[in-house]
Amino acid sequence: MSIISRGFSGRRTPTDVQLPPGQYLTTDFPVLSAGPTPHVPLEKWEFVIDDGKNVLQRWDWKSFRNLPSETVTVDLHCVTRWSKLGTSWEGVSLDTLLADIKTDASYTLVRSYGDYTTNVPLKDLLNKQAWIAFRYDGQDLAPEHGGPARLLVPHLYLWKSAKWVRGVTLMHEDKPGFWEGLGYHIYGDPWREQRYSGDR
Ligand SMILES: Nc1nc2c(c(=O)[nH]1)N[C@H]1C(S)=C(S)[C@@H](COP(=O)(O)O)O[C@H]1N2
Ligand SMILES: [Mo]
Repeated sequence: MSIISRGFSGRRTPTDVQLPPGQYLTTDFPVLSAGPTPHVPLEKWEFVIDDGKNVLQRWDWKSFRNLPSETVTVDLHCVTRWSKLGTSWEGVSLDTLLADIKTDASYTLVRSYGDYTTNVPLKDLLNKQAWIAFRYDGQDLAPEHGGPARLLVPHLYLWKSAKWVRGVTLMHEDKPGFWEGLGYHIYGDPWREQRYSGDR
């Protein structure tokens, strides 16, 4: 074999990769946070699923980490136009977390420590489309990227992947979260370029 660098032979390159419209590739991992990084000690951490009235399920860190987890490799698309491909995460799927819950709700509001929220239709959290991730690239998730744990819902713009996640509220009607209430799209599909509320 001749001298072909691995970068040319083995990996997707910017020219042959399909990016959502208006996105560019980046290889670093920018930090985007609307406020300060909340620091939640693991002894105090909990993840709660509720229906707006009652707690349906609650995990502390230990019981959460005893749930079966998965390693996934996904592409990230931020509404500020950077995309990062082939990122590797470990997390618990929302399928696992929602498995014992009977509900006729269609929407959710994902809630974070530090009061960030984002709305995601319930069906978008199911069928191996979303995880509560606690490891990135083989390491415990860094606080600035949402550690101890964040939502990872990579088929939507990255603002939906709530960092420092603390729970999910099941809802019968859709309700905007933090960025959605400030003019970002209620759903946020990067392939349909649903950046702002006026975009279809
Ligand atoms: N709790 C919380 N989650 C958040 C945010 C935030 O400000 N607070 N920013 C969102 C936005 S706009 C983006 S692009 C991603 C950025 O994730 P990163 O900082 O790990 O790149 O987190 C999302 N999740
Ligand atoms: Mo973002």
